[in-house]
Amino acid sequence: MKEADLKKIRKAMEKNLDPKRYEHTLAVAYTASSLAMKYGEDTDKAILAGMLHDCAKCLTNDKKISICEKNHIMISEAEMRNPFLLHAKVGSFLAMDKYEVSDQDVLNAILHHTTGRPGMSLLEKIIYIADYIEPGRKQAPNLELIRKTAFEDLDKALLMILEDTLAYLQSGKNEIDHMTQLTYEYYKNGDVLV
Ligand code: DGI
Ligand code: FE
Ligand code: FE
Repeated sequence: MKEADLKKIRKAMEKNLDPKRYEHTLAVAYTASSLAMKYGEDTDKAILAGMLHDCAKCLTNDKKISICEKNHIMISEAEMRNPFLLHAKVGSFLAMDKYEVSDQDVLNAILHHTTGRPGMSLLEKIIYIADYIEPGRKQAPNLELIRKTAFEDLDKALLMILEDTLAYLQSGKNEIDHMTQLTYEYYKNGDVLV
């Protein structure tokens, strides 16, 4: 990743995201980079994935759906009912198609950043966790403990986030995507079952 490319991507995010989302994006990129330093992941990849993870967040639902239809990207029934979930899939597609990212691990980190998935790579976990703990986040419960845990035991932090996310979704009568549930069960069982 050349520095000039990253700068171009940062400028594109500033232009395409609303100011709050842009600030969140920078915070995720640098939080991910800190976790990468701690766990021995490539910091450039962490920054790139963090910078692009919400690149489709500010598109309208119609736009996200039309990008999927045009590019033969499958939309699940849960995504049809909750189109905001599509920002991960569409974001990963745009990262490849528009921002010319070819690293599959970076594309996967963007693709799985909302629901997670069983058997996540180190980079995928880093982005998933950075998205939740970045310093601008204020709402979630246990944030202080999860932030500390993230720098001590990555898988433990991942499970804490999955647990709290499921509890939050259940309390608000939100539809739980199959993948969110599967990811929780996979990590609850200690990374042994698929
Ligand atoms: O895009 P961000 O807000 O930065 O973060 P994100 O992409 O992780 O999305 C967070 C939201 O997604 C959060 O409110 C929980 C929600 N979410 C995660 N898994 C599911 C879900 N929402 C529904 N309805 N179903 C899920 O399975
Ligand atoms: Fe997101
Ligand atoms: Fe995010």
